[in-house]
Amino acid sequence: MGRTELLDSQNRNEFIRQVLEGDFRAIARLVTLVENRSRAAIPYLRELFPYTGRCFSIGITGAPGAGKSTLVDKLAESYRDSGKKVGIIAVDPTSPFTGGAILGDRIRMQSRSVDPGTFIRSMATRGHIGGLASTTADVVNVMDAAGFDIVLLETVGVGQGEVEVAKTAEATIVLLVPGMGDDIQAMKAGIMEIADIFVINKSDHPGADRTEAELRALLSMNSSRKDGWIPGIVRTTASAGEGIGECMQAVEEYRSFLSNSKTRRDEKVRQQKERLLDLACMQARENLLSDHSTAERIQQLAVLIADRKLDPFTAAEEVIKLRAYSRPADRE
Ligand SMILES: Nc1nc2c(ncn2[C@@H]2O[C@H](COP(=O)(O)OP(=O)(O)OP(=O)(O)O)[C@@H](O)[C@H]2O)c(=O)[nH]1
Ligand SMILES: [Mg+2]
Repeated sequence: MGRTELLDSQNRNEFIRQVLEGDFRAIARLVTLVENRSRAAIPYLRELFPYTGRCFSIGITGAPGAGKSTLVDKLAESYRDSGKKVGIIAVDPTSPFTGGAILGDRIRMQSRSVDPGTFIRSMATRGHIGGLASTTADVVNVMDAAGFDIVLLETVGVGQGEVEVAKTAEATIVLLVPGMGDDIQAMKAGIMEIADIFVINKSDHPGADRTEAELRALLSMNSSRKDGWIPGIVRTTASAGEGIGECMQAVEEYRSFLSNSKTRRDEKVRQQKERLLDLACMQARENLLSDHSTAERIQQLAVLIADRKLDPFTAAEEVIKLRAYSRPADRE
């Protein structure tokens, strides 16, 4: 991606224009920069930000093999049919590096019915999960600015990482399958809480009634959500394209609920505060390490601490007073 980093301002404007016009190649290049957490992405993200806030992102999560990709595929098709521009991002927080490629192949296979007008991208963990969540949010922003109406975000698995990533979407669908039985009870509380819509997929399998009854029982036992939303429950047979309309309807209902929710706004502000602090810490760290003499001083301090000649708290105080701490690195 060296070429993008070297763009002069005229070419930069041209590049921004291409992204805004929805040029797939330009989007893909920028997404790669974002994914690599390159500083070079920052000026672009900054310029694109005013064009964001229009698209609706939908996270789809659930156990491996539950049918997430199949559902995403069918939803994408239906949204396309209704004239929407759709992007798909598959995020795999469980497998670093190689996972992304495998996931990419899988989603491509699943998405054969999707027309070439749908932008598809897979991402894997690079570094810590928190980073992945904010990278995902940035990628959604790029697609938002590029004019996508709907971004479908598939996350693999049901761990904390998936919860963090799923939370970056406006609406979250949690996929269940019949016969999970005790699994529903044992399901991590986190995943239950983030579900705005439950989809019981593979409803062609026996036990869908029972799964739905168990889910309803569990939902009624748990105290209601802070925002007062009662998660919808939809049954689908994604492989046969059944229940897709109902699923979209449930998303639409939640979407109109969101537009009037004060709790939702508070949650967004809380989320942005976390991100802002993360971003500021990351920037400070980069500023420190990109300055040669500062980096050397930090190394010295680390040696002193290791040799127990200095306590880490005093050292940290010195570090945040270093000039490079708040000085932006020259390179972009
Ligand atoms: N019988 C039945 N099979 C389904 C249904 N939906 C998906 N499948 C099948 O289930 C298998 C897994 O589907 P995927 O869409 O790849 O599931 P996934 O949740 O994306 O899987 P991972 O990404 O590996 O976690 C595939 O063979 C699908 O064809 C359904 O409603 N009924
Ligand atoms: Mg999948």
